[in-house]
Amino acid sequence: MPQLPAFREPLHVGRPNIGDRDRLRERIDAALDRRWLSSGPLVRELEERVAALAGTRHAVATCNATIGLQLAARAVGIEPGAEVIVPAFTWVATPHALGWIGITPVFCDVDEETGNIDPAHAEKLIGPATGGILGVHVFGRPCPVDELTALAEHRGVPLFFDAAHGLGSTYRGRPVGGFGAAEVFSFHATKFINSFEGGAVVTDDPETAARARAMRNFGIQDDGQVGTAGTNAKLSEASAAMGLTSLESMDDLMAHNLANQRAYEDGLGDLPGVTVRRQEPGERANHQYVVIEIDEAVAGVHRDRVHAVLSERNVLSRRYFHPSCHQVEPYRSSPGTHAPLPLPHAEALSERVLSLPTGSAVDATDIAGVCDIVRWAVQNRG
Ligand code: T4K
Repeated sequence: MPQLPAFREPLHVGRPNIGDRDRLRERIDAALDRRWLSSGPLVRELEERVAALAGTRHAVATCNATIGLQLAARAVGIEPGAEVIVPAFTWVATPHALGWIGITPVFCDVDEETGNIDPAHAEKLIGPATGGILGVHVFGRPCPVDELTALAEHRGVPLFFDAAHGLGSTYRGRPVGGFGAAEVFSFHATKFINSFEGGAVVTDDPETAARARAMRNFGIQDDGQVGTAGTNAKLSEASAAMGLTSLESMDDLMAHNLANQRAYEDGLGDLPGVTVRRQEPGERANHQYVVIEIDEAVAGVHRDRVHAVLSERNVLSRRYFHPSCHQVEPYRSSPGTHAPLPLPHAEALSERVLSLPTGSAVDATDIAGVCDIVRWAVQNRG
C-alpha cells in the first residue's frame, strides 16, 4: 500500500484521557496521608459531582458499571428469575450483568438509525415474566426516553438505563442520568471520564439509592445492620481521585471530542457508502465514540475489510458492537432467553459499524491519516 500513512505507534480507540497529573498526585497523596484508601472522602466528593452532573439527588459510586447495573437492577426491585428486556445492540456487559444475578435478558431489536432500543418491539416482548426494561444510550445518544417511560408506566414495570456511554449527554435538554428509576454510568479507562475502573448508579429515589448503597457494601445498611444479600462493589479512593481529576477536564474533553467528530465528518462525508454516525441534533453530547457505518452494497467493501486494512496500518479500530449480543454465547444457544430471531436491525448494524480512534490522544493530523486509509480501502475495495 504505497503512499498511505501508517502509524508508528498503534492508534487506539480507547486511549484514556489522563487529565492533570499534579492534581491526581495531590489527591492520591492526601488519601495516603489520611490512610483512607476506600469509600472515603474522595468517593463521597465524586458522588456529589456526578449527582450534580446527572441532575439527580443521589449517586452511588461503584467499582465498575457492570456491577453497577447489577446493583441498579436489584435496587429498582427486579428479582432473580425475572426477565428484563434489553437491546441486542450493546456491549455484552449489559446482558451479562443481568444473567450473572439470575435475571434473564430478553433481546429487543433497535432503531436502525440511532442504534437504540425500539419501544414498539419492546412492547411486543412484554409478558407475565417481564420484570423490567433496560435501555442503553448507545454511543451516548439517548434512548427514546419518553416512549419508554410511557410504556413502562403503562405496563407497570421498572425502567432503568445503561448510561455507560452517556455522561454529559442531554435528552430534550435534560442531562442523561435523571431518567427512569435509575441510570448507570461507566468510568472505565476507555470512557471519556475515567476513574481507571469505576461507575455510578444515579437516581432521584432515596430508597433506591439506599438499597444500592447497602448492596455495594455487603448488604450493610446505614444503621450498621446487614439487611440484604450484598456484594462488594466499592470504589477505591485512588479511583475516585482519578475520576475527580478527569471531571475537571470534562469541558475541554468534550470540545476536543467534538472537534474530532467534525474532522471525521469532513474527512469522510463525501465517501459513498460510508456514514459518520451523528448525535441527536440540538442536544449536548460527549462524542466519546466516533462511529462510521459502511454499507457494503454502496461502498463495495465490507466493514471487516476496512477494519483489517486499518489494522495493517496500525490503526486499531473496534467493531463495537459485533456480533450482536443475541448472536454470542450463552444467549445464542439458550432458546427462551431471547426473542424469536432474527433481530434484523441489530444484526445489520453489527455488520456495518466501526469505531475509530478519538479522545485527547488523537488530533486532526491523526484523523486525516485515518480518513486517508478508510478512503483508500473503500476506493480500492479493500
Ligand atoms: N454497558 C455498555 C454499553 C458498555 O459499553 C460497557 C463497557 C459497560 C456497560 C460496562 O462498563 P464497565 O463495567 O467496563 O465500567 C471496552 C471496555 O472494557 C468496556 O468498558 C466498554 N464498555 C467497551 C465498549 O469497550 P474492550 O474489550 O474493547 O476494551 P479494551 O481493554 O480492549 O480497550 C479498548 C482499546 O483501548 C484497546 O485498543 C486498548 C485501549 N486501551 C485500553 C485500556 C484499558 C488503552 O489504550 N489504555 C487502557 O488503559 O472493552
